[in-house]
Amino acid sequence: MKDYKELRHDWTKEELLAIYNKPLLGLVYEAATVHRHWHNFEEVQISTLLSVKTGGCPEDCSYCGQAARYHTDIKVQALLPKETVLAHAQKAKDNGSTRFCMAAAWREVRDNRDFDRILEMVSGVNAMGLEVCCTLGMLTEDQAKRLQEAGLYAYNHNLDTSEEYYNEIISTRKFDNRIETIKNVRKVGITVCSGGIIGLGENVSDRISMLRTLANMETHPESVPINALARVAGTPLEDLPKVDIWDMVRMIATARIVMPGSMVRLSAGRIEMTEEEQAWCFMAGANSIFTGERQTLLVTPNPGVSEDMEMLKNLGLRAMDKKKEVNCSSNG
Ligand code: SAM
Ligand code: DTB
Ligand code: SF4
Repeated sequence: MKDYKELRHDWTKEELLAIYNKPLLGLVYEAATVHRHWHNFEEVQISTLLSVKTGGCPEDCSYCGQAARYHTDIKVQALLPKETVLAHAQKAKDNGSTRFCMAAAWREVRDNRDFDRILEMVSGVNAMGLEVCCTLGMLTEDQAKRLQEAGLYAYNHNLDTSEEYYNEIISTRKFDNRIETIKNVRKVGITVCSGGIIGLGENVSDRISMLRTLANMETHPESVPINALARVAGTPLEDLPKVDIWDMVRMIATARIVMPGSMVRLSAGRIEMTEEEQAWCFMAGANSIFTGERQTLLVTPNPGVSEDMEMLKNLGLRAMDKKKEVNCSSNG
């Protein structure tokens, strides 16, 4: 094992591939060692996700049930009123969440009244003492600045897949657009939450390439969500096979080893995992989940908060207090 006490930003594809392909138990042991050095391994960050604007999206992301062009069962919902969102945030806080993430099925933010309402939601949730996160599509630097001034703590903008495979999955924007938004978020001092999805038909080289882009950023994303494709009927990817648990474990372990200071979030896909399978993901270095009383992610099912608290108890884990993120730009 190379020195796992250092943050590196110069990973090669070969190095990443060698990590990803290690014999499984050795890989998990290594990732668990790194995890224990950088974090309190008994703590899991609980984030609550709320879809504040659902469906009707003009983009063609082939995994997504919210793209207007696919015939899915998802009901379009215009931007929720601020009061409704704040009531959800209060419940999330009461349930032990420390982070509240608001998601909108938008291609990009526009400077209009909806954005003004989002800004009000951000300051309202921030005033409750929760870490506020948003995922709203592409942002300009000016929009990022306005979000930061309203109290936004983190912005989620996933790479989704590798640069090489990107055009197979999405045609209405480019990989570089994603990078540009992430840079805008960084420039204004909002923390970055960026990861991707596995199970889109990509190969191992694509997974490695995506992780390499994240791990070689000047500052690692403070949060790295790893999603397994949630297969939504009516989308082009609905018939792809379920992601293998060991692929998920390898992905999480590799992310943990190469971005040791980051929170690695076990995101979509938990509904199809047993408690034992999720335990492997925590052992491999995952230390954050999405949960909530609504038992959904955005439009697909997710375990509920009481079920998750029971799982944490069974595994000897507990909900993390706020702001445990470590500095991802310098050596620890
Ligand atoms: N519309 C904005 C965007 O795409 O950036 C924000 C919301 S979007 C739903 C947030 C992220 O959720 C996507 O970037 C993607 O990585 C993930 N996601 C969406 N649909 C998914 C699915 N069916 N399975 C797994 N992850 C998914
Ligand atoms: C992320 O990486 N995963 C979350 C969040 N960021 C916004 C979304 C997952 C969506 C899963 C499918 C759905 O319910 O739409
Ligand atoms: Fe729209 Fe985001 Fe879904 Fe893509 S992932 S279709 S941008 S909501």
